[in-house]
Amino acid sequence: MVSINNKQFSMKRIDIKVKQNTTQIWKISNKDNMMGEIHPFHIHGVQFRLLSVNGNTPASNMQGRKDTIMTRPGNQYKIMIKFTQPGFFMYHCHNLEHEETGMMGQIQVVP
Ligand SMILES: [Cu+2]
Repeated sequence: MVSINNKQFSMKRIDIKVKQNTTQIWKISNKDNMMGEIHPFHIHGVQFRLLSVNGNTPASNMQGRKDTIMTRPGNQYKIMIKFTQPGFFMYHCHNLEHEETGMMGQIQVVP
């Protein structure tokens, strides 16, 4: 069973609430050590920067704006995001089987 922060997706739950135009630093860890799967982590409505991979500066081809990063098992990624539009946005694994079985969450950006 796949999840994000040990939760399966629910339309009735806001997982993360952020204030519009604040800069967010998120840590994203792929803890899938059992299946050893890569999870392409995607956020709707924004582009973000990858700050580090396991505490190290990312390769130059990974330093541009992203809307998805490939997360490898055992790795931790630090990203910087700024939500400039208010509303509701999704984040999810872009592996179709995973997103359809609950590897997804909702963000509310409040003015
Ligand atoms: Cu996945």
